[in-house]
Amino acid sequence: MSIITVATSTYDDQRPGTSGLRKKVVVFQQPHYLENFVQAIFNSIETCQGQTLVVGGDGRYYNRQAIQTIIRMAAANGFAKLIIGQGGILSTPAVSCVIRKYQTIGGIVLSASHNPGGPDEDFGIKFNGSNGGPATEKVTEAIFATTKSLEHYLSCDSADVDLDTIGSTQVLNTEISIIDPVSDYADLMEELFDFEKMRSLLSNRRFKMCFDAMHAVTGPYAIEILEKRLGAPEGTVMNGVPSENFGGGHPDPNLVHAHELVERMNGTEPLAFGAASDGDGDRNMVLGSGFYINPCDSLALLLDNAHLVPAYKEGVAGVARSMPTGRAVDRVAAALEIPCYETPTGWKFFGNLMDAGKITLCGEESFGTGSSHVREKDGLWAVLFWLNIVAERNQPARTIVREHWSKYGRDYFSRHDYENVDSAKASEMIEQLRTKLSTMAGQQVGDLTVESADDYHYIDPIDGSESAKQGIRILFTDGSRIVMRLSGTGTSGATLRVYFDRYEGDPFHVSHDPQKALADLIIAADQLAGISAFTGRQKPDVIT
Ligand code: VG1
Ligand code: CO
Repeated sequence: MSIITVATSTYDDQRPGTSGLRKKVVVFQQPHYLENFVQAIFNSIETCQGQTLVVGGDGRYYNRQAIQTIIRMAAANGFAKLIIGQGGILSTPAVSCVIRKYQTIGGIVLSASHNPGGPDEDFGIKFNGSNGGPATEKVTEAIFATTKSLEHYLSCDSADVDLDTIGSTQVLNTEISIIDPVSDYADLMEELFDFEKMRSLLSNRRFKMCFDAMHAVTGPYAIEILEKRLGAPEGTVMNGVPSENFGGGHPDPNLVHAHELVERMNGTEPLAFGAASDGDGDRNMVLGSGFYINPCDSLALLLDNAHLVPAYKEGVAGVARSMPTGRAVDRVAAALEIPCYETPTGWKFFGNLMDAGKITLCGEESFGTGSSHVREKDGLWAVLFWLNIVAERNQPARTIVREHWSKYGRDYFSRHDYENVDSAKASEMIEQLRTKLSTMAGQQVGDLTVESADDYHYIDPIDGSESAKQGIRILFTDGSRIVMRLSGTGTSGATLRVYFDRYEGDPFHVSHDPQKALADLIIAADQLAGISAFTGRQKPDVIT
């Protein structure tokens, strides 16, 4: 076995987006494409010599091949040890947990999250640092800069490693340790929540719940935790075996893609509680009987009930939400007199705040909720948090949400996605909207009056780093808001995201359909930005 220096030529499209580099599998299969990016990651680490790296993915097509490539390259680059999940499996929050537990230099996550998998679908790769969180923009920009000047990478001529057998082997001087992907994470969950209380809830045959793993990575985690450790009946976890193409579906936990679950939550004998997670296990959707819980409400509610959960009973230092996320959590933070931070979209912006001890809980409207127990959003953690609250309060999820609305009022929220739009047209639309922002204040749109408009510019309160152009915000005099931005995770064309939110304080008026409660804002967005004219679409592809 020897180290090989491979000459390579560069690609110009390797800038990581909101969450790592995501492309079609065929793009990753181009000669040296994956290798270049991996070498750029390794070059961003001060020294690979003697370090330990965690590697795992959501099990999608190309996961195993990519891991073999990474093993050869990591050995040639001098890592002392690789910790790899059995079968190449590690959920995104589990990678974060393992990095922190074994104090490694970082980890590589192979996932394109909720995007479909398969030979013609998506793949992705992301680097997380020693805090367990996604690399900051400074690091991802350095990685991108390296990909544009790379001349060679290091690899070796070793045979493939058996990824399915737990234990250790050696490649060059690197120890390859294959670990159980579930146990460290499950142990951490057991430390955070009241498993005894939850066990009596889940083993009560009158409480019927279902967790939809969507043929993705959370299957083994949910089976171990919900069925084995918490005593829920076998079959509580549906679609629990990870498959390379996620059973042919989108592993995206929303009302459209988790329709099988949604059907069980409605109908004549609806279940009491339902939940789903995405491809890599960091997102969550939570449902009560015939009742959808918006992720923005969910974050607010977790904060308001955090004292019921052992890990958070001493209090929460502060909270954060991404800018487009609805402002329900702000009201709870104000009531609790704790700080509430606003960050750009993407989990990498929460890391500094958590490391500095400023926040304990945080979340995004895109079905992402998490806490400082790891540095990623965490799907199953959110589901367990909910179950812990339901067990403590002994009330249905729907009642808990309704009581929350009567206490705080309701923040209506909705996101409209226009997918696979012509990229040039989408950019043109955003550009022309930008030119209008400085003169928009005072403008009337229907019955609404614009109070202010800007392009969100973030200054990190911990390290002072700046991130410009993070989303256009249009605020109205009645306090309601429209946000528009282009997605940074798609792999074909552009995806336009339009976010709407409005506060309704009167508890007697809080049971509308959000689409109705936000109808005038939805019309205003089109009038202000020309969405239908630029995109040629009359309605969004996905509404959440
Ligand atoms: C989307 C979401 C964002 C989330 C990101 C990664 O990004 O809007 O809130 O952090 O996905 O989540 P974008 O740029 O497409 O809007 V995941 O579960 O896809 O890693
Ligand atoms: Co995800």
